Amino acid sequence: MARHLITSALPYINGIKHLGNMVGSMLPADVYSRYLRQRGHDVLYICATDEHGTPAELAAKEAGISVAEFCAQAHDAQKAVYDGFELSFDYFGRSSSAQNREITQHFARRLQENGFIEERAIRQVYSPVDGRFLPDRYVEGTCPHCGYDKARGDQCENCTRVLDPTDLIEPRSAISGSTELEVRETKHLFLRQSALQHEVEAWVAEHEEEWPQLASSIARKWLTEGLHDRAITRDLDWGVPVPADTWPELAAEGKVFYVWFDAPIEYIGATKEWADLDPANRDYKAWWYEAEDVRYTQFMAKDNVPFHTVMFPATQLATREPWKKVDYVKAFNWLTYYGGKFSTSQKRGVFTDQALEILPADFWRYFLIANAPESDDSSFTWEHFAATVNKDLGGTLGNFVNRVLTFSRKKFGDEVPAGTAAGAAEARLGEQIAELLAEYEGHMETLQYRKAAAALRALWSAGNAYLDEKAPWLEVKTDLEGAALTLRTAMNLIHLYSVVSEPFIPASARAMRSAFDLADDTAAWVTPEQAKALDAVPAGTPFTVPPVLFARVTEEDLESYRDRFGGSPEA
Ligand code: B3M
Ligand code: ZN
Repeated sequence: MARHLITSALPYINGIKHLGNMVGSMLPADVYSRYLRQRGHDVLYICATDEHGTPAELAAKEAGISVAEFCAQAHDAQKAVYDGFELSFDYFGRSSSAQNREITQHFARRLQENGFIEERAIRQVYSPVDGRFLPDRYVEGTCPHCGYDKARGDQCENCTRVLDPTDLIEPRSAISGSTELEVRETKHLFLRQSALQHEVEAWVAEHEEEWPQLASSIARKWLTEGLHDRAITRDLDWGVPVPADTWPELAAEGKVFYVWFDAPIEYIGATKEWADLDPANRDYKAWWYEAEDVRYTQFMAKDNVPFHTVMFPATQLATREPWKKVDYVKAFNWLTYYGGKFSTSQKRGVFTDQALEILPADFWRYFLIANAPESDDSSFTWEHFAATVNKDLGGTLGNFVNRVLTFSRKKFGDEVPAGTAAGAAEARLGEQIAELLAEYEGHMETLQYRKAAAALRALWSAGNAYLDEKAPWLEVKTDLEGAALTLRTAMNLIHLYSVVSEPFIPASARAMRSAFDLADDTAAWVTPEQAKALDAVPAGTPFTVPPVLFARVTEEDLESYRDRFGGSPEA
């Protein structure tokens, strides 16, 4: 048993996330957390809303409420959707918490003491019409790298390059649209990342071979381009204030830390929020400080990789304190909508709340993980979605469960029938199941989601192949005891599926498992060796037939989804 700390990139507070956000961070983290818990590990899965920064301020302004109120509502709305997806966070916090403020300020003081912070006067975009400085997304304009004309002052959504508002061509205020912008001088704190280049390089070198290529290549690219000193404060009302004990002048001017400075610290902050809730929860430091026995895995989409592999580790190193750093970075490419961008701002694609209105979470969980954009971008289309869930969930798994239980009840009543002792076909099946299960475990351990899904699907298919081979609907006519054996074996497969499918489809797994009225059904996992015997559900066990597990997505359904969401990005 090991201790596993797991975090998924913090969903930004403004707006319900789309399916692409879900598959690129929280869902795979949840599947992994569930799997590790089932294997008996001590798991802490932490996430939170990322609440500071200009987008929150802009969204609150648009909604006509205070930022604090906006964030509180938006946090609850996101949390409700994640509950609907059955994301099994140990805690889902808020980066605007008192705990995060405290730890963020502590980090900043340590960086100052260690000489990694410098106060610099910089030239910043100022809008006389708005009467304020315009940091980050308060400025929009044309990206100097790719020419995208809706680039924001902090990052270009199109080419993902990190920008400074003064880089933009033809800049305009995101508040008033004013183009009469000036550049004025103001003081900010800079993190001397350039002084940390070699340390970060050495740290990345220790890990990059183990990381997936997507994560290590992005980290490498950033290190090759060289770490630049970065402003870590902003002129905003909403954020972690610069501590007055250390920087009285900047604090008096109302400067706050930049959102990307306090957001990763919220992984620690949220752990403290969790620990503070209940004295039974261990001290947050047990997971984060001198916690060398903890294995820390992070989940994120590729645009977040530089912040997690280079910038946050640089900050952690610069504290000169033994904060737990990431061991494994699982990064994802994009999920596209018919080959185009899912876009929160342009409301294109399927949002997570809408997804749950249409179909139960398990449909989405399975489809998304089975098609996770691991080695490349992957495209969501309604046609592919319907074909996949109809075939794998409805056809392969759901149909098997329903056929076996319905038929057995009809021929043998409400208890698992005994039949003859297992024969050659069952021995072969046991071997095959054990092999596939070992494969599945291997892929889960190494976080290869598509391959894990394929192995799980193969386990489900093995049941159908066995059923076709034995054909109990014919057996009953000539060999009643043989048919009973077949059905008892198939029911044992259903129970096995309920255990091993849980990380992917928790609700359906519960429905399958509770079909059997087993006295002591507490096993969290089944090892390949145990699975081989296919005898966890003995003859005589009462069972019920659960309602259809996966309703078919029909042509009419498809038609209505395409109508509602558009069949292509152009539509
Ligand atoms: N909130 C993701 C984003 O909005 C960002 C992740 C923070 S993780 C510390 O792109
Ligand atoms: Zn660009």
